[in-house]
Amino acid sequence: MTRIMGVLNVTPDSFSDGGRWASTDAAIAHGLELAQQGADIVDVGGESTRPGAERVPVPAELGRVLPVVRELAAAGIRVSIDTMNSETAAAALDAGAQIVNDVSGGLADPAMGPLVAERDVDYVAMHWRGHSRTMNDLARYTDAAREIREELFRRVDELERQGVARRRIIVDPGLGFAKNSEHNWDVLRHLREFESAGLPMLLGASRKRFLADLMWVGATPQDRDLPSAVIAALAARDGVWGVRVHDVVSTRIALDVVRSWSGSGDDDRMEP
Ligand code: PMM
Repeated sequence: MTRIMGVLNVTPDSFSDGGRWASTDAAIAHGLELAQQGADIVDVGGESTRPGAERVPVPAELGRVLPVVRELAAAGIRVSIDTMNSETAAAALDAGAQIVNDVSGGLADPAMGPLVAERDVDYVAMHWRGHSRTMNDLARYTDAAREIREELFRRVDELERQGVARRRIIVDPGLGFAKNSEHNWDVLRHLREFESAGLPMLLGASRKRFLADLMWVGATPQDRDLPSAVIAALAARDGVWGVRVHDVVSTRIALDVVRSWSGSGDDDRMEP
């Protein structure tokens, strides 16, 4: 069954929920709420990756995420740490995180691959071309889905060369990262091809900008939860391992519809 990864951005400036969970207490309370609503994983991040965002120094990132990771892990929640920094990943693993979610797929910090190899933990490798400040300029493709897939699987090969076990790698096409709306839709259209290598896949469409094109003028990021849930359902039918979402409630309902529709409860294509 497709897993739900609930987004917990402990940042003042995230793309769609910036500032809402910036205090430690509010973040912990929201993380517990996400789990209670049915998130299988809570993804804790302390650095915004919205287009144009500036980097956050590692000590500030650590200060934001560690108390939250520690508390949620102690409550028995499966926590992933959303970071490009190996130092933050290592500290979060020590604090009880079980998955490293790296939007740069190991490109931002050359020490990330070796760390994940040494700790032997699950690792989300996302397709990425460069930091947020410049990524919109890097959204140039002639055959988007194919090029993104090839670049992503070259990363997987490199990570394996660095000692990361293949069974630990979860791939993510990185919707919105160095991709415009048309590139995102092209990826979604070709989702199954990303799974042809047999690796589990995570998809993060939730509340992203490209969904605004489908909405009415003045719609808020929260209004994008409906198209986000529809995408989660379609992606589940396409066999994705997990979806990274802000609104767990609507996603849970969407995935329950898929499960009921498929009849058996579980569609075996959904298993990694
Ligand atoms: N998107 C964002 C942050 N982290 N991680 C993965 N694996 N995949 C994504 O698509 C992804 C991510 C940016 O979205 P947010 O600012 O709304 O959290």
